[in-house]
Amino acid sequence: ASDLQTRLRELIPEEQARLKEIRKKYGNVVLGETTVDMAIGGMRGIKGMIWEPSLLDANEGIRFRGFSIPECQKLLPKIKPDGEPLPEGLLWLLMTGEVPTIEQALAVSEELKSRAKVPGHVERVLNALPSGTHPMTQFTAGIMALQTESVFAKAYAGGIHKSRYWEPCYEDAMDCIARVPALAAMIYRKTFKDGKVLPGDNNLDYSGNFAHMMGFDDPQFHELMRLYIVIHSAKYKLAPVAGAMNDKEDGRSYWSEGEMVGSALSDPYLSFAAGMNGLAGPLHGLANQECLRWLRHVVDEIGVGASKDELQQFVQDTLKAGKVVPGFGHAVLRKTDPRYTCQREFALKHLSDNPMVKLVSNVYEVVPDVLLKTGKVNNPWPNVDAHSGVLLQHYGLTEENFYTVLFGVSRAMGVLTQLVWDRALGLPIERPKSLTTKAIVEFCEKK
Ligand code: FAM
Repeated sequence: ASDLQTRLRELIPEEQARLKEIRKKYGNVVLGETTVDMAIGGMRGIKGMIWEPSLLDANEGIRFRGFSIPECQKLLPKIKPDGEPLPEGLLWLLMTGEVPTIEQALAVSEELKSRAKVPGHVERVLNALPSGTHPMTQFTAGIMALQTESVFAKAYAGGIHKSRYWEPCYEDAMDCIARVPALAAMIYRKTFKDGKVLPGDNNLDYSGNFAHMMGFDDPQFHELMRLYIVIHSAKYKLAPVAGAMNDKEDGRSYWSEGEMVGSALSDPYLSFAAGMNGLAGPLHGLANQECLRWLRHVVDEIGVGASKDELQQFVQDTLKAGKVVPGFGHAVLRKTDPRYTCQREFALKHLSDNPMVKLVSNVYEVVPDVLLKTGKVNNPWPNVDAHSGVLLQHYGLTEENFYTVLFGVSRAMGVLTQLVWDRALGLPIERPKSLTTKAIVEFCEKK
């Protein structure tokens, strides 16, 4: 067992006992109320699930196991003294809640290297897809192809006791985290380059090797990938599915049941692929692709040196055309996303004279006012996606259709960590209650 697995084995009984105690002591405490507005409005603000790796505060932004992004940048192990933190160290933090030593982070690095081999049939699955298939579709197809390797699925079929579910889940989570960079690099090379899959370099860390397999060997780009993976690693629960069941009793009452993919004991590959399909939506992860495209339109139509007045007009035209301004707004956050801020700092440190960086700054100065004037946007501030494309472009990763795959590779760490804990804590199948509009009206009228 690796150090990480050993540490988890020590922590799990403590956490199981803690959860039991929380339930015993506070089980009946009301966490909040659900209004009809919330049911119609995408369940925003309903407190209804456990998610340990990260917490999103509306004003402060994301914290990973209690640590803000600047704290992670300061405390997590690095391979360069003034460099960016290693995602391998973040993975240790997400899994255990503890800041690792450099030795522990490097042990995770080695563990991931030992698990990184992608079986040959995955490439054949990708080759079978028609050219022009979106990289995110290729990514989920590739993850599904990796599912043949699921240790959890085999252990379940073999009748494993439920108290041990977390062990094969850990195997799958680590295998999947280890393999997605090679899968993503394969997609990149096939879709945009010569199709030749570049072999990994075992002397590099997780992020450096990922960049290397895509064909990027600039050490500064490797730094960017470290930062990128860390800040994109969490959060969200595996995508909800409408695994709905409707039952009609004497023509009047209805009930339905939704479930979260992983909670149905679908193995980590199936669950992660489902989550990635959610990430592929333009209001979520695809926004980074959309964002760079939008900036390109600005450049094509006005020029990279667009004045603030011209930008203001461009933003207004975007809204008039019934489109969103990508890279701005957030369902939960109410301030500038710290993930935007740290990318901006990276840009100012390493590429301050890039004209696109200047354009992003000008857009930042113009968009919030225009959005605020609509009177309906709850958060006019930039999110993580407003900056990432310009950074990637600077280092030559110009194919914006691929950007969401980078996001997906990073998300494996957060999503799969929670899945291990879901199984370790014995959390049940998730079944938020849904209602028909008729049932809502009947309920309200009876009140
Ligand atoms: N441009 C134009 N209109 C916007 C807007 C934006 N950037 N952000 C919000 N609005 C509109 C929104 O469409 C809604 O309009 P309707 O009432 O006409 O439907 C209204 O303002 C109220 O929305 P909200 O409560 O402020 O935001 P939501 O919680 O509904 O949606 C986002 C949140 C992120 C989906 C939304 O802000 C958006 O579409 N932003 C642009 C796309 C984007 O950047 N997504 C990436 C988010 C990122 F953090 C991530 O998850 N990857």
